[in-house]
Amino acid sequence: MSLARIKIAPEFTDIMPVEYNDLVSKATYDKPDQRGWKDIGTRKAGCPESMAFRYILASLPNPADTVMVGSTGCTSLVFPHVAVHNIHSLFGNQNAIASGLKRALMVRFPNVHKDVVVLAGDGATVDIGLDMTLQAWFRQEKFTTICFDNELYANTGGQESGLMQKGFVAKMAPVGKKFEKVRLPEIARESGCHYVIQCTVSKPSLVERVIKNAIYVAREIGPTYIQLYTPCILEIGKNSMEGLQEMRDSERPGERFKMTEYISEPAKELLTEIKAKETERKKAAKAALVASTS
Ligand SMILES: Cc1ncc(C[n+]2csc(CCOP(=O)(O)OP(=O)(O)O)c2C)c(N)n1
Ligand code: SF4
Ligand SMILES: [Mg+2]
Repeated sequence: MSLARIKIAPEFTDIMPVEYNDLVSKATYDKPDQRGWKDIGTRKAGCPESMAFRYILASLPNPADTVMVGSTGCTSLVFPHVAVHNIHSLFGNQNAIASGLKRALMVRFPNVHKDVVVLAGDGATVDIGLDMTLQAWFRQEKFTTICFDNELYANTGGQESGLMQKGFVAKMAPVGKKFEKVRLPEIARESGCHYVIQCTVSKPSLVERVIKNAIYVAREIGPTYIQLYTPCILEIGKNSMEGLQEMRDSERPGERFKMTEYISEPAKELLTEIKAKETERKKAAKAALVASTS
């Protein structure tokens, strides 16, 4: 997808909503250096999955050269509304599809970074798709897996998932979860991921940083995994304004979504290099601005 696809024919410009014209003229779609969560304004009330989705889209370094692979679930409903390439895979197959896609893109476009990003719920990533998830990591496939962890199958009404917390009773799991939440971030590290983050989406700047890092590491080194707590407010009985507080409460020290981070040695070197280049770029841009105004 390129910016050209969303441009309006000049004859229709005056009848399109002002927001659409703004999108075309001001969007950072093809400006990797300027992309970030500030693009989309402040936080919104509602399902945290939708907040997370917006932050992720705003953080993709190069959306025109990105393909997102999804799976059935609340996450998948958004894709038809956004201008990013998307493959909707059979439930649980997302990491297998992404593996083939990434390999094909590397052969077809050897000189361009084509980023593949999987975005799926915890049911798709950990339960039904666990084999595909792990095998992609074992094979060191070069793409990022993002799991929207709402600790159950939300889209089908609230069944138990492996990432559900112990003791939780969901609408369609009345007995209560009998064992602890599966520690997928630890399994990801042990399965060969080079950058593994668990956090909530309460801080958009943090989400931006980890998404960008995960994509950069996946491009150059190998698989990366991000697990984001996106509580299903319907299931935990909160209203649309309470999702943010729920995430803040769950990320406190000792709580189950305290931020955790693992970065392999090669990934650390790469990220240090990227940070140094970014500092240089900002310094040069500032110097150019000063020169142009003096
Ligand atoms: C092969 C297959 N099995 C089962 C389903 C039914 N199904 C649709 S969504 C879903 C659960 C989604 O849960 P999760 O991945 O956690 O996403 P969420 O809706 O919670 O964001 C299931 C089991 C399906 N669509 N396809
Ligand atoms: S069911 Fe839950 S996770 Fe799905 S959109 Fe509604 S609040 Fe969000
Ligand atoms: Mg879920």
